[in-house]
Amino acid sequence: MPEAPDTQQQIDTAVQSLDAVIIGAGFAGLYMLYRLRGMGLSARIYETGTGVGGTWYWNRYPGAACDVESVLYSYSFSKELEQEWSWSERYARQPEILRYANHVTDRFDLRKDIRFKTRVVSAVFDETEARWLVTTNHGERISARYCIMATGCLSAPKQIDIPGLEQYRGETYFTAYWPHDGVDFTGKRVGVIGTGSSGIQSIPIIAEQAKHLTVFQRTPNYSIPARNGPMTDEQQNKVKANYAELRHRQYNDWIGLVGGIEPVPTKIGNALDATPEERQAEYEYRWNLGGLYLYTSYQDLFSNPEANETVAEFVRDKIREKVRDPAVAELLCPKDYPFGTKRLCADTNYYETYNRDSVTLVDIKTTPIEKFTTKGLTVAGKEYELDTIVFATGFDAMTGALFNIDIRGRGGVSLKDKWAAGPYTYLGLMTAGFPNMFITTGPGSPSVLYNMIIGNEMHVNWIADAIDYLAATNRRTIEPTVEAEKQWVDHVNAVGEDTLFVKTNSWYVGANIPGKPRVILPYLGGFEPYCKRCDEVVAKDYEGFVKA
Ligand code: N01
Repeated sequence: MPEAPDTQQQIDTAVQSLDAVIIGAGFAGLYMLYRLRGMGLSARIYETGTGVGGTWYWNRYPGAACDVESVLYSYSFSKELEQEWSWSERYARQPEILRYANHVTDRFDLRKDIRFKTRVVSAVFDETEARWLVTTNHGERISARYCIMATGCLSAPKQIDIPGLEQYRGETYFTAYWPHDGVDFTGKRVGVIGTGSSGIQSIPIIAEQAKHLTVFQRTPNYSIPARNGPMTDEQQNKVKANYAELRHRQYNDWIGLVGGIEPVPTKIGNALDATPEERQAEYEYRWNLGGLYLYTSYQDLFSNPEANETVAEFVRDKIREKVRDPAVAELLCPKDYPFGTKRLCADTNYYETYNRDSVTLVDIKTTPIEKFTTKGLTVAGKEYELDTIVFATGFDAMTGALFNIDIRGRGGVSLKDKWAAGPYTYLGLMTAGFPNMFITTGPGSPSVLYNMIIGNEMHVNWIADAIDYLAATNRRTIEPTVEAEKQWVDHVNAVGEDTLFVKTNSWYVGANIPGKPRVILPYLGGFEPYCKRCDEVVAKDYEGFVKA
């Protein structure tokens, strides 16, 4: 992970006082600043990067695009913004999403309250003053009543766990922090490690440029053609005329994938109640729609292995149709985990890329990469010489970015210690012993299993309302009770255990990071019931929270 660049800005080392510090200028942080400012509070965002956009600022790799339709993956808080902004494609690519983030920042005049090129290194709760002391890598110190961790779920890249990288003399790139000027692979022998969403999006484009591309695959993924394309004026107008209805459907769904331009039904019954012909027709319909809509068809796909196998085999057959070499096709077919229990991917020409003579797939499941050498890397005693290696190796999801900050609550207890056996939150929003510290889309909330922009909006609104409530009731702090937190964590785990997600080694359960406790990180109960629960808590005078 690159360090924050040196800053030329004048640093005030005296303690500054603010109502709120927000960490991170992604979509959560920007909206949080907007809300708090609207409430008349003094708030500032601290951001490591030189610009806004969070994940879309850092992940500039070739092919980076959102796999949720842009008309759904966009702010809903401003009806004017919805009408003013037009997406050029069904699935916006990273540059357009970054332009959108910048547009929002300027339109709502947020930039003046964002401190860029600044990493927050610690946040310590002062029990006497009931305030957070936040310290940056430049020595800035800020005392704030509220500390909002808008640090992102997939923002702390995984450290490389293969030996010898320091020996390698070629170029290395990480999809999670791609150079702003891009990378030219022309004439290069390139290796890509990792076949999750980032690898699957970047591999086809790297293959078009490289002299030779070698993909090192540990676990194949299920991927569906995105079928991206331009948004027509007619589609734009239709969406804009019906935005309120579209948002209504989106909020009232378990996962939020309700169709952007045309409604797409969700949870249409049980796969095992349908005939094989009906299932095939349903899967074909969703395959042809493109994107992630196979997720949302039958309601038993993630609870019943037999039901899941019907869609898993459907996708495998599609892979076999696309890839000419049967041995390569079989290697690309996921077989040892249920469909969708690792994040489903959406691609453009991913499987077709393996039909190129200039692309080689190397299975590193049975024989892992042994080490890097000066010229490349070795697998099963064979050296692969590479001019460039691209790491698409993922993230320390949902807790990594929080643990990169030394966060200490009551009694100096560190968050890392409190969460040593797995994250402990109430509603994924707060954790006991850390008063007035809020987490947006934190572990224990639907977060990564819902639309990140809308999920963040919902959390920001909840946090803003809680802050408002404290002011209105003349209180200084809010934090969960230990009992309420325990009950929520037990509920999150119980719901997770009823699904196939917990059976698969994925970042959803922390299995991608050596030594990370295996705990289901997102809440699998669905967005709509989750929102109802959050509303009930508020209606019952913030049930399960201590207010003081
Ligand atoms: O990361 P990943 P990602 N040796 O963790 C492999 C979101 N996202 O950046 O599966 C060899 O999915 C690892 O192998 P394995 C989305 O939520 C969204 O691609 O652990 N291989 C895996 O293949 C997504 O899920 C979008 O066996 C190693 C890969 O690296 C999340 O971000 C786009 C290895 C990591 O895949 C993360 O996606 C991009 C090792 N030592 C990302 N270590 C869109 O909206 C790791 N791997 C489209």
